[in-house]
Amino acid sequence: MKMKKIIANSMQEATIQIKQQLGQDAVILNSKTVVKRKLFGLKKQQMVEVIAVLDQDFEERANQGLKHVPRVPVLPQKKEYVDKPVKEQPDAAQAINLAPSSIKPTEYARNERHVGMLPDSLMAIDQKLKDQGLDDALRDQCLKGLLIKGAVQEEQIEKELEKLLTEMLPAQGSNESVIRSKYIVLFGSTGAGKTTTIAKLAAKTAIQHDKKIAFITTDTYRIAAIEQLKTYAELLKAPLEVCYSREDFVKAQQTFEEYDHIFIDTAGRNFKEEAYIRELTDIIPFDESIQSFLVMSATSKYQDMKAMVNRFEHVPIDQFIFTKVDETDTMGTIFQIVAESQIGLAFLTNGQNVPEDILESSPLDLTRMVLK
Ligand SMILES: Nc1nc2c(ncn2[C@@H]2O[C@H](COP(=O)(O)OP(=O)(O)OP(=O)(O)O)[C@@H](O)[C@H]2O)c(=O)[nH]1
Ligand SMILES: [Mg+2]
Repeated sequence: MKMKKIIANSMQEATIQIKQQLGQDAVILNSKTVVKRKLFGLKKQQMVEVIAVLDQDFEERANQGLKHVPRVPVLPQKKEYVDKPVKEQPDAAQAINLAPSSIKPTEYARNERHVGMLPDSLMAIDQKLKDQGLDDALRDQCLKGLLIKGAVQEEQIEKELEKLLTEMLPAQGSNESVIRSKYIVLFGSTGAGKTTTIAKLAAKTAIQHDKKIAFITTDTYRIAAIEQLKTYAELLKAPLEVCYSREDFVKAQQTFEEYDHIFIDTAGRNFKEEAYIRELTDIIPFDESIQSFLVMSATSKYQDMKAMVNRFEHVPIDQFIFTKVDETDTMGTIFQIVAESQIGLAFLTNGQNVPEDILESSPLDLTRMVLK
């Protein structure tokens, strides 16, 4: 994407300059009147400031045979048009609304992140999102969206940004309960909070939704791990089966046939090792009756989270659970992972108290946490 800011005496003059510098296919994203001082500041003059882009994304989409690539035409503008930002162009906005994965980071790196070309309000937003941990591609997607909507005032930005960010996240299903399958399995790295979260989920399901629940654990590496889950099971008056193998697991399934939901705890392992993933799939049959959650700590680094998700490419992950959000102020890393993987976020946990410290989290909730 090539971007230019042109300041000219009139919109006509600006249009000519845009055509000269960016060509016929340039797209005006924003225009406004600005006051410039001339003659050592003695004389004020009204001028037009126009931001225009030549977006290769448009070209690519056109070349890929995607039907109808709308553009905002560069036309001589009427006087009253100059004073207002470019009006909302739903078609053009749609054309620009590319999936994050289709944006090539290098394309944006060349722009030096549009320094000096964007209104201060947008530069401030860009910095805020950067501080939260959103990468160049996602932030550019936001800036493009805001410019196309002509959102440069604080209130407009807030409203539009909330919408833009939320649309980048995978849509959530209807309002049915998040816990819907018979078997619920949580896996993830050591100490992420799997056992504590399983206890929270099981307690809520049993108490609030009045369901008959049971537990299975495949974490047979530490006596303490079994004891930990046993304590929660006893408190909830729910049975627990320990499974060392697929045979044990099948037997436990028969034992718990009459139960509504069976919560399966797994061992926290270093999932960098392929063998541990195999261990998981050896014991648990990942079929349709199983709803699976990858549990990661919100305090983990982006690169580690990303590596973790990639590690599980052969294990179906239905949704994420991020724990320990009470221990961090930056939710952008979580946003980045969810937007990039297009795997939905089911729950956030925000403390050690069982069962209260857990929140169901919609895409809008996550957006608001990033923007707060
Ligand atoms: N601050 C905070 N601590 C949490 C949260 N969830 C879990 N913890 C704590 O994190 C520690 C590890 O929790 P566990 O539930 O044992 O973690 P795990 O993933 O089962 O650990 P392993 O089975 O050893 O892999 C405990 O001290 C929990 O109390 C949370 O949301 N916030
Ligand atoms: Mg555990």
